[in-house]
Amino acid sequence: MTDCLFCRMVAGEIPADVVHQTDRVLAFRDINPQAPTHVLVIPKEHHPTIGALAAADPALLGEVVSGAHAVALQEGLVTDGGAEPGYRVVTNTGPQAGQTVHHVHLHVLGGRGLGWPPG
Ligand code: DGP
Repeated sequence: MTDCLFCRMVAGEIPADVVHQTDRVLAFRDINPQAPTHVLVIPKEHHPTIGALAAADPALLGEVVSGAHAVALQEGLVTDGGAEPGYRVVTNTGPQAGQTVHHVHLHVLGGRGLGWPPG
């Protein structure tokens, strides 16, 4: 058994509020939402960081990004061919950025105005 939380969610050992998936990508609601829409999009295969995923399987990174956009469409954060009202994709890498789960994930945030610069 793996001790990776997100691998265990992929395996169905830990429940997830799944909003979108393909054969290689899973998207589920964050347990501690920071915006009205806060969804995590992950590759089902374990890769620790976005850089590691890009090096190992760039096509899969593209599928994860496409998954993030599919979630944004589904959640009404943008329309097909349009960019309004909008959404943000964030990936934290390493302790200074606040990465707490070491299975790469894109945060899809939207449903409110998002300040810049981020904290
Ligand atoms: P990060 O700090 O960037 O590594 O983001 C990890 C995110 O994972 C954080 O926003 C909270 C979320 N999270 C942690 N544990 C769980 C869980 O058991 N279920 C769900 N749905 N999300 C979780």
